[in-house]
Amino acid sequence: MRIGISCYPTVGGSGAVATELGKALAKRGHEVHFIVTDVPFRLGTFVEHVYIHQMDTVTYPVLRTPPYDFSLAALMAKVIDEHQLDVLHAHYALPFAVCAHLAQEMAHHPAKVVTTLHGTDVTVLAQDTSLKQVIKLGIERSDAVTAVSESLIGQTRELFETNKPIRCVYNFIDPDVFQPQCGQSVRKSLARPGERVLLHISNFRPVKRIQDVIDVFARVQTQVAARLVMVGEGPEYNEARNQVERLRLGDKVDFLGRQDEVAPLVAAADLLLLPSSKESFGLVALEAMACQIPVIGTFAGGIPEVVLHGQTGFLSPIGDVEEMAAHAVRLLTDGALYRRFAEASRRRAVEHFHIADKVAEYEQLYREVCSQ
Ligand code: GMT
Repeated sequence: MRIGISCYPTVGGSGAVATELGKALAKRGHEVHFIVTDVPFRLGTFVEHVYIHQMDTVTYPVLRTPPYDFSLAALMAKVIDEHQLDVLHAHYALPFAVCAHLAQEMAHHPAKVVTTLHGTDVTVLAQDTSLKQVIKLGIERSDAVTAVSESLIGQTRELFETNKPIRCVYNFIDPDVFQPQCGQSVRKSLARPGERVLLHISNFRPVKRIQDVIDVFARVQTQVAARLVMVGEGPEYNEARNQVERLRLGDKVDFLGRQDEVAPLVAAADLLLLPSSKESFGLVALEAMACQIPVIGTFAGGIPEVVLHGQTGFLSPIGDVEEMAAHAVRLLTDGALYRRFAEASRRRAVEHFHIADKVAEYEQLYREVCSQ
């Protein structure tokens, strides 16, 4: 098949999933066209059958803001026609599904639009009533819609009052990339012997509750020799650094900033902290589980569909830092429990979220929409 993919190219789960999906489809012989503002961060080196179409933004003194979305829609239409795309896969309703719909109207060749909802469009942007109608249009005009968790499907139905069929296709990992051994060399530079490593990776948005990450760690380190490794950057970054200073934890917390290749860091940790207030899936939790790293998180959104409470991690109500810290200490001080959780984590990741299975699910969906 000839498949177009549009996604946010920057660091983030949706970009990672879209890019890994595209690479995997190309390896299975499909022709994959990324239609993007920048080269996706996970693309890496040359992959046969993958083509990049990068958008030029029009700027002109009369235009106070560049007409980004129209340029993207025009590029999508051009690629649909020039490469006779069968499917255009939009990762996020806003702006990609809406642009794809415009592109369908402009193009001569009849490509189908598949939209994957990743969360922020539904759980955050749709709270703005002016955007809500646009997002709803993007969803309802798609030829097929998927969401990354059952929880997100439920929220979408409720919020948009739509009966549009939405299929759950969970996010996935490549278990050969996210595997326990890949962190061995990094571990030495993260912690001294005898110290345990707690890890947080995110874009430091308010929904990630960075303050809770640090509050949990502050409690854990009073009972277990431990370090906190913070990966990523975003709006809460400076406040996080201030909080660490205020709590006098500067010598136990490392801020590594943005990192594009996270597998070795994840595998080098002992626990992943994900205390989010909103999380449609929590890709980083799955990546940790694949590396045999249990997760301390919340019951928010789709997290319980990924992390099995009491088997591959412990989940708590949002904001309950006392309970999260107690769970972390319990796992770090009970070797047999930790090993059981670590093994169950890897098993669950490989059995339920294997890249090969999810790519096959998307392929099947593409075939279905093309035969409609
Ligand atoms: O978590 C973020 O803020 C980034 C965002 C993204 O665009 O990558 O993540 C969303 O999509 C990921 C991939 O499907 C999910 O794993 C994240 O849970 C989801 N984030 C939220 O729902 C807040």
